Amino acid sequence: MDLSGPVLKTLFSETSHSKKPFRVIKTKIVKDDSFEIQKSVKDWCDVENLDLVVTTGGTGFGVRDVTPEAVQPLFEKSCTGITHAMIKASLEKTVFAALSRPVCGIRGNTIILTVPGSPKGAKENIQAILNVLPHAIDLVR
Ligand code: MTE
Ligand code: CU1
Repeated sequence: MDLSGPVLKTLFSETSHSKKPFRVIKTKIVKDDSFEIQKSVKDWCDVENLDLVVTTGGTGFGVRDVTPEAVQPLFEKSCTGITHAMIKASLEKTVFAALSRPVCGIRGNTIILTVPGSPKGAKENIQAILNVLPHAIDLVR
């Protein structure tokens, strides 16, 4: 069951940036399958043209954790600074953050973030970069 999705939805909904509030338009549960992950991310970037796509889970060391490997090839640009900020803030919370392998990038007009699957991990990673997201989204549009 997906617990982090609803947590992130609440986080985005409660974050009222003066000008533009976040709106969560789509949510979806996808199998730990590289092809399925790529299909969904490509659809939301190329067809739906969303500002932001966030995947939760599959960033760990487990055999089924394939999200970074599935998503990275879809990037036209890598957002290493965003990834770095998420990892830095996460490591300040727990050294276990070293066990997630997030990647962030840009495809078309869409920013793609991958965060850990636990509600705590997902929330801490997004919180780390929430303030820069509106400006980042403006730049990509
Ligand atoms: N990052 C933050 N900020 N907070 C956390 O509690 N948990 C870590 C890591 N990243 C954690 C975190 C742990 S214990 C693991 S095993 C991995 O995320 C799991 O990532 P996954 O759910 O994407 O496989
Ligand atoms: Cu863990």
